[in-house]
Amino acid sequence: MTTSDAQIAQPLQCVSHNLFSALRAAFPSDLDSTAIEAATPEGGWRHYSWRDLDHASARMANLLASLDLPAGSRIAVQVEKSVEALMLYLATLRAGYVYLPLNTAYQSSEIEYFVGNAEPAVVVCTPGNFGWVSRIAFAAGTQHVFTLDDERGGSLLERAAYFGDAHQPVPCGADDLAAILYTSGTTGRSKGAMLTHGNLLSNALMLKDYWGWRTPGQGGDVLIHALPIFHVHGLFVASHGALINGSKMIWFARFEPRAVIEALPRATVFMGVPTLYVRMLADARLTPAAAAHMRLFISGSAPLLIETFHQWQERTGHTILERYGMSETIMLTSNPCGPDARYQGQSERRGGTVGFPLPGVGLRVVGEGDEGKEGKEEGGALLPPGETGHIQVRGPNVFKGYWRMPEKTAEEFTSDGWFRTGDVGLQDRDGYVTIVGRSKDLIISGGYNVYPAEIEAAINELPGVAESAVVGVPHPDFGEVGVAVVVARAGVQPDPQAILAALKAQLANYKIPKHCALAAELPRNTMGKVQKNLLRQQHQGLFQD
Ligand code: MLC
Ligand code: AMP
Repeated sequence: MTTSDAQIAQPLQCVSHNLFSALRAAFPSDLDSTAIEAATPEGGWRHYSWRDLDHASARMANLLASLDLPAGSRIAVQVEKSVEALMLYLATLRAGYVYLPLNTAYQSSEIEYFVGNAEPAVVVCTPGNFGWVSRIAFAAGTQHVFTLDDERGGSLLERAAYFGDAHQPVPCGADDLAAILYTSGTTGRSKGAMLTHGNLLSNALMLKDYWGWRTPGQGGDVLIHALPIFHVHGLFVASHGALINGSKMIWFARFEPRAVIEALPRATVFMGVPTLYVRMLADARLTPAAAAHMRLFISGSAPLLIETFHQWQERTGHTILERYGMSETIMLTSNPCGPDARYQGQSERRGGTVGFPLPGVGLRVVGEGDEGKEGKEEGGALLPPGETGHIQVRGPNVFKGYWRMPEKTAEEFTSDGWFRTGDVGLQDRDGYVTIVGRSKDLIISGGYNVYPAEIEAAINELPGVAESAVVGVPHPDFGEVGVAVVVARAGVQPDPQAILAALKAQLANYKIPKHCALAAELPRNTMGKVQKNLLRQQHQGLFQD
């Protein structure tokens, strides 16, 4: 069940490394069979054939090609989830440009930063946002702004309809950029993680093998796709997983527990963040019979509570496979799907762990010296099995660097080429990796990353605020949520609800703390650093019931 480096590297030796070519080569020979069955808002299904995916992405690729964009142009996309949005991603790969997906929750100041930083040649937005998005885009020098809605409307498809449905994928090198994913930083603004065609293709091929995807000829896997397509999990792990295997997808624009449970008898693979599992467990329709047809449930993007892992086993008879990854690296570790010859043939999926380093991925755990706070000097010792330290990784999946931030990129790699994940964990004697915490100040809420520094900066700008600290506390639905602790200026008594409302006008909704408390001062250590652990302890019971 393991994949040797030679197997991973082999498809990269073809003339072009364009990821689209590899995905297209996996389409089944019957191009008229169903590739995607998409749930409609009216409760019906819209069927897309493999030929539809091929032709529509060719039309869009031809449209992009007709714009005469410079090589390496970024195509920034902030649209609702739809199959047409997936086709636009495929078209961007096909035409050799760089896809830049943006969360639909981002507000104008966030979009202004991303567009200003990435300088995309093309921006695609919803018709409803065209006014403000186009103003930002044109001010940043973008030449073309198209619209796309989730009901096949908008100028992108209108324009693409004039173009032919055949398109030869542009030849690419493995090192050419395929996508930029913005990921926030603990200090300063978001950084664009540059992923290459080689990063994405090597990871997709390796996961196809490691997770034992069954090709249509072998009974055929069917994936339930219910995640957003502007982050690694939904766009790469889920979509590539199905496409590179020629597998059908049952496609939901939004996650609804009932609809997903009703689709289980027609599917074999499901991928979700822990919140999706928690919400399905709360629905009485989740039974062993409902899940009987399924082969594999995969969880990632945030820690899966051991209670959820056990409850899922009891309710469905299935053991969730937990895996671990990042925007900068795509997938890094996974619990086994079948026996893993590299680890004494182990096939146990251990709750609370994220499994083994994936084939081709190097993972090491190092002591404090290597991750020293000031300048991150080298010298930390490699820790023995079972000891907790900083997780560092390398492999063909590790990104090329942060967009136009060479210093930041250099800081995040050790001198011997390992990427510092910012995650803290251990690898036990059997090879299983456990994430125990993070050295980066990060809250993961319902699978979305929230960086306290960004929220604190926004709060500190508000009238009447002297300073603030944002900490993550446990939450039964989202796993973890932010709580803001605010110190007022002398003589001022700000309204916590007004603070949250003001934040809502500036930031994506999932970033808004779920509670705001006023405090006379922030606890600090002798170095003057805010003791966030004390704030976390103080507020950790807020959502326990
Ligand atoms: C929504 N809300 C959240 C939230 N999602 N609050 C905190 N955290 C979240 N994740 C809030 C909204 O602000 C809103 O509040 C209210 O919930 C309803 O919004 P909604 O949009 O209707 O929510 P819902 O559809 O229920 O969305 C919940 C969710 C969604 C869990 C389905 O968050 C989701 O799809 N999460 C998956 C994220 C994901 O794909 N991550 C992968 C990252 S890749 P109000 O007050 O405004 O009403 C990665 C790498 C890897 O991490 O390893 O995979
Ligand atoms: P992102 O930057 O959105 O790609 O988020 C990546 C981060 O999510 C990682 O660095 C981890 O902190 C976290 N993460 C992903 N998968 C898991 C997991 N299975 N368990 C714990 N944390 C995870």
